[in-house]
Amino acid sequence: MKVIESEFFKEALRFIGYGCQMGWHERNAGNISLRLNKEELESVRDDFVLTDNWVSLPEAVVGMANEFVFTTVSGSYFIDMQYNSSEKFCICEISNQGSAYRIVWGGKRPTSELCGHLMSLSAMKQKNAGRAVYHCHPANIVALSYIIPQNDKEISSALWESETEGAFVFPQGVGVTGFHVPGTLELAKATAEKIKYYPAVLWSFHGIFASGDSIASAFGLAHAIEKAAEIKLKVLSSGLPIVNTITKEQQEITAKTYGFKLNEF
Ligand code: 2HA
Ligand code: ZN
Repeated sequence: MKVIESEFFKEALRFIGYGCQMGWHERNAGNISLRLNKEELESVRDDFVLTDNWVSLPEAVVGMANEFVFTTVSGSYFIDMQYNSSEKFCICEISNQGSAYRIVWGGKRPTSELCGHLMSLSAMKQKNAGRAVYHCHPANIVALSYIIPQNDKEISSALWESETEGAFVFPQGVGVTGFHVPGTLELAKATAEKIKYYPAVLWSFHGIFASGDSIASAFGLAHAIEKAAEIKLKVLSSGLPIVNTITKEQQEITAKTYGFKLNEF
């Protein structure tokens, strides 16, 4: 089958469209990745073109050796992904040492955040925690970077107390990287370190990096986080006294009701 006929391709295109409707993808903002499973890989292998154009990674990601990763192409405008789609996505094969990649299908150059995706997909694989990543630039969570101390506990608590969903959609909380220059190895490492403990990471002043079993679930997580952030920001910017909140006990009981335990940090 052709890659563009596959379910994973169609799902990526659909969810990128939803992200655009949310206003999360200005210019070339955002990137996604999916570590292909065996069935997906076998179903599209005939569409691959193999070359010897291996590109070295700045640092080997041994856990991703021999994997195939479907991702977005650097510089692609998400708002325009429907047009010439096969040049705006690509599939990277990772070498048997995890130190290089080659493109076996699609556009010329993977996302500028490739290292962050690969290192995170590796950490997720190790703990059996999904194989998809969705990165976007939603305004409300980014705005909170300025008014909530940038540590995992503070940001997680702020989101949990903002709406009832938080405590069972992301009971482990959300990790925070602090400021890093986009597309750097430093950001990649900081993210992969946090994704070991949290299903999603806030890139301070930048956006959300969410993981999941599928593009749909990673998107859903980003959506839930951003909605909680929007409520938090609305409450804070109302200027009105806060007379009620979702208490810690209520957050804990919500998580417990759904079989989870809130992270205690
Ligand atoms: O791909 O969003 O983080 C553009 C970005 C960089
Ligand atoms: Zn970004």
